[in-house]
Amino acid sequence: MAKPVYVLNGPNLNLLGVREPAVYGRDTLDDIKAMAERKAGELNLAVVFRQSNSEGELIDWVQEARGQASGILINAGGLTHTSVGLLDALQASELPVIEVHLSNIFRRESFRNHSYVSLAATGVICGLGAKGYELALEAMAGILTKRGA
Ligand code: CA2
Repeated sequence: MAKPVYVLNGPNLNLLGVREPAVYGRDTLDDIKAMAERKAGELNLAVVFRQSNSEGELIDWVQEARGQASGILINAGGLTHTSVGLLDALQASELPVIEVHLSNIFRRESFRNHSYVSLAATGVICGLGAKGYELALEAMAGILTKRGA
């Protein structure tokens, strides 16, 4: 059986749909999970979809992915802009990584313009809302097919 793609979500993404719909849209994280699982099914991919508010737990999941996953799709939330630890874990995973953001981080406060995660990412999708997760899965499917994974 092919290994799943880990879809990892960072701090506060559990609040989606409840607050700040103007910035992040009306989809809840459960809606995004359902969309991602549907798209993955179309692409013949399995996904493991998780969210944590804890930096350490996310790093543990990235380390776990090294042996268990075929690739990582990550929206690291605010840790995107702060976490060298998460970057180190992503680089150590040696897996294809796609970074996703619901909002356009380049159109917001300047501290959101820099991403540590991007240094480990094959590609970045931002500003397209929940659709970005589907697009990222399509891109991941292409990368994995090319690699023969
Ligand atoms: O646009 C994205 O997907 C972000 O990763 C979302 C993060 C933010 O810190 C990044 O700069 C960009 C925030 C996660 C969601 O935070 C919420 C806060 C209040 C209400 C709903 C969501």
